[in-house]
Amino acid sequence: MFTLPDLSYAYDALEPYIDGQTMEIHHSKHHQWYVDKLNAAIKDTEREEKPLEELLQSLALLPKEIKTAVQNNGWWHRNHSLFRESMIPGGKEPSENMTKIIEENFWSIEKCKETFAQSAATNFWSGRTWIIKEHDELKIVNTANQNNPLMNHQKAILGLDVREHAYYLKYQNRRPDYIQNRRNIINRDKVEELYNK
Ligand code: MN3
Repeated sequence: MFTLPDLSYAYDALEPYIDGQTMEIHHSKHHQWYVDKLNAAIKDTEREEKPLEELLQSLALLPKEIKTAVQNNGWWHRNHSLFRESMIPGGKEPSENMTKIIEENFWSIEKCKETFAQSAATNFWSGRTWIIKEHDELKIVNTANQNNPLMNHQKAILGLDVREHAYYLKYQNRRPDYIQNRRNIINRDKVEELYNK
């Protein structure tokens, strides 16, 4: 059985960039829903005790009746956990080492931000925009719905939820403002940790 992970900060701790009500609904309703649906799908099966990573890597072996539910809700669960861990009140600057890596891949930090923002603003899916690592190279990609770059053997080091429930209460149609403001609360230690993992 899976449980909803606690937030390491208060719902309103990311204000004014992401409002407390959005964080609370996103975590306690949306994320909880994915966890509940995932648990319902694996209930009374031998998969109940498996770690999430293992479950997601063995989707092909799942019985047809539960495969779609496990795939969708499992990835949604994982992506939402990652999304929250990648943010921290007050934000964190990238280390010297990580700055160098970003500059090598995107020319400059500004260019990386610009490319990411443009990609996220034009992501027409209810999905995510990511910085991924593939063969030591960093790239920015968009995915749809519950998808995660790992499905294409790409490792996500930073993700942004661009589904409307992630920002609509505060930003409505102004998604570019949400994208820009989120920069102030990125936990760049987490990004580096994922890069090195
Ligand atoms: Mn979401």
